[in-house]
Amino acid sequence: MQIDLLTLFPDFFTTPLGASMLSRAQTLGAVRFRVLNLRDFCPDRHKVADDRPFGGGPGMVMKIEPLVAAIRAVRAEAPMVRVILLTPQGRVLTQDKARELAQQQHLLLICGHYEGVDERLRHYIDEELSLGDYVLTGGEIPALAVADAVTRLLPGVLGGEGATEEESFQDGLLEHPHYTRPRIFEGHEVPEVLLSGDHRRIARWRREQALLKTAQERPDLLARARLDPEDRRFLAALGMAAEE
Ligand code: 4G4
Repeated sequence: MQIDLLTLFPDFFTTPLGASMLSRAQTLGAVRFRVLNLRDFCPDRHKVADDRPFGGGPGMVMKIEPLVAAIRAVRAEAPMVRVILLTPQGRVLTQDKARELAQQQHLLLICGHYEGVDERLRHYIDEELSLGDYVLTGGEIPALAVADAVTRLLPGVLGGEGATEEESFQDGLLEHPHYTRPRIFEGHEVPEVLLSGDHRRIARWRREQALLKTAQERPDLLARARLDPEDRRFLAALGMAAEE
């Protein structure tokens, strides 16, 4: 997969893309990142990417011409590219969306700044995504979050598996708790079942912990989770029935 990031601040991505898993994914050939400087698509001598809003008001708006020139340049070389604007007005990124994007050949993630982008950009992109219901100074952090969430799902990236997603949001539940050595830390013990070697009991306990945690912390997720009859019995016994 190729992931292009279009930004006014290309340096922002140097360290994150050069570090840890994202760098490893590139070395493995699972993904290629390319940072595109929006200034390279500004036609005028002064490389102006923003302008004052029609109708007045404070702040500046990102001009449409450089953004569309950049999108056109990428679409010309890669007609299959999926063009995504990161904005608080988009649908909130979910694990399902990350899985869908991981099927794509090529993403172009557009990072906005100032008060936002000229509304007409909507005609030139495929979708808008948001990292969550809050405002940031730029789209770089959300773009990096999309790149990270997608990259770790690519075949070969997560320690070889990639496809088997044994982790948070398995079946739409929060993840079960994890423990490693020491067995006792400052009086806090590792649950006995995890030391038992009884793999069926361990699997059942982990499932129940995932159900319990989800019911307590994110009941909204439980309503949409994939639950089997045993899961439903467990929740019912706790007085935490999940809707059908
Ligand atoms: C596009 C439009 C994304 C980009 C407006 C971007 C939060 C998110 C931006 C803006 C962003 C998010 C300046 C509001 C840049 N903030 N939640 N800021 N704003 O994903």
